[in-house]
Amino acid sequence: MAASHSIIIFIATLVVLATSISAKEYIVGDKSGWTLDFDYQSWAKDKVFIVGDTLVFNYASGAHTVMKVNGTGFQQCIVSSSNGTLTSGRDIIPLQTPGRKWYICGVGKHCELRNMKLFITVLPQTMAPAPSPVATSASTKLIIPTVYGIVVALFGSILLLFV
Ligand SMILES: *[C@@H]1O[C@H](CO)[C@@H](O)[C@H](O)[C@H]1NC(C)=O
Ligand SMILES: *[C@@H]1O[C@H](CO)[C@@H](O)[C@H](O)[C@H]1NC(C)=O
Ligand SMILES: [Cu+2]
Repeated sequence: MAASHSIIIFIATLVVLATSISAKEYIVGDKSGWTLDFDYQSWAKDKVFIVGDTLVFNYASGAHTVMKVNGTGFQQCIVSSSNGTLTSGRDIIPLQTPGRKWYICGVGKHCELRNMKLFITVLPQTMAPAPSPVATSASTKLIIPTVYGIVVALFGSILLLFV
C-alpha cells in the first residue's frame, strides 16, 4: 500500500513537471517588441497559447503602454484611464485563464492608426497542444513537451504494472 502511494505521488510529480516544462514565454513581436506598425495578428496566427504561458511586452517605457481590454475596446480602441494599464516597458502577463484576450496600446492613436493591438485565444491546459496542421517553427516547439508528456505517461503506466 505504502509503495503504491509513493508511486502515485511520483507520477503526479512527473505530470506536474511535464506541464511546467511545456509552459512558454512569448515575446510579443519577437525582436521587434511592442511597437508601431507591426502586424501582431500575423505574429499570433501560428502560435498556440495555453494557460500557464506568459506574454512579454517589450518597449521603451513611456513610449507605449499595454492595456487589457474587452472585444469592444479592441475593435474601437477604447483607451480607458483605468489603473490596469501596464507601463514598465517589460510587462509580463501570465495567461491564467482560457479564452479570448485583447491587448492594446493606450498611447495616442497607436491602436487606431499604428496597429498596436493584439488579439489571442488562450487554450485550457487539458486541450493542449492541439494537433496543428500548420508545420511552423512555433508548432514544432510544442512537439518536444508533447513527446515528453507521452514518455512520462508510458513510464507511469509501466511502473503501475509492477505495483
Ligand atoms: C468593455 O469595456 C468597456 C470599458 O473599456 C466597458 O465600458 C464595456 O461595458 C465593456 N463591455 C463588455 C461587453 O464587457
Ligand atoms: C483601480 O482603482 C479603483 C478605484 O479607483 C480601485 O477600487 C481598484 O481596486 C483599482 N484596481 C487596481 C487593480 O488597482
Ligand atoms: Cu504605442
